[in-house]
Amino acid sequence: VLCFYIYIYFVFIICICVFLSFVLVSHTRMYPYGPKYQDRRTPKADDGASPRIPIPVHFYFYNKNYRFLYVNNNGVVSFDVPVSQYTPDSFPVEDGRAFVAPFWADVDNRITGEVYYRQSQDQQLLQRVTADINTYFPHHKFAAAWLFVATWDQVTFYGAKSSKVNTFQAVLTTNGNVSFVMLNYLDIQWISGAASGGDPYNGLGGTPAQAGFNSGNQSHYFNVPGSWTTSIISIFSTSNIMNPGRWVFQVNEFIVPNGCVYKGVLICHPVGGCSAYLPLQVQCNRT
Ligand SMILES: [Ca+2]
Repeated sequence: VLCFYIYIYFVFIICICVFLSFVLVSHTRMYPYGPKYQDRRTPKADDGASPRIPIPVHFYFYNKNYRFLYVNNNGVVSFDVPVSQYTPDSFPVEDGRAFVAPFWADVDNRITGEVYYRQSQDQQLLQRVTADINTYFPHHKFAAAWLFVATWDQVTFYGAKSSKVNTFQAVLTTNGNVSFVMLNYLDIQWISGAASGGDPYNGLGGTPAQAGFNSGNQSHYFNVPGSWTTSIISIFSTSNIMNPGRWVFQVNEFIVPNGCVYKGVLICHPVGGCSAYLPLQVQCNRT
């Protein structure tokens, strides 16, 4: 009997450690955000956006140079023009809009949640993003000169009659020539707003969220696997850089790491945690 209780005790301790390590890993996936970091907030408006944000560097996105950004409440960072559309399209979008969509869906920050953003040339942050990019793209010897962090913090959806919220982030960085976009997912609980056919009680169904990027032309775009399907609810467990919950792309021209896109599967054991990560190649859609 004593051995049984000792066994239960150790299993309990291991479970606690696994849980805490998950929480820690999930939170360190996100770049720092919020009022503590002097982030600005977008207005509380269903389909609203930040003011036009001038940036002090050249941000090349598919061979075009941009100097202005918008952070749009509905899960999009756009170039030159805001995006108020609340039901997402699958990429490519045909009207020439260029934008990055960490999670394009009908966010409603009037109900709950904040949309934060800031640009930074803080040395500590630049070192962090430089280290991350050089880990994923070692041949570049990249040195970040600027970064932009947009974070949707515990946002709910239009028409919500539930407490479901999503937290995700887009990080843009450049050295003025080569540019990258990193998408970080902390917690995804809903995928569609009520005006997009979603269920107001659970945020599921209807037209699900779209993730990826759209260059504004018909040949350069990327749909994160699962986009526009119910599978997008699991985006926090997929990756193209073997790091579940993070997707990273070089975007000054069309390049996807390793030439292909992977959907990741985290292998978890009842005791001992989630130690193995198995990449499954699902598509190679380079153009
Ligand atoms: Ca909205």
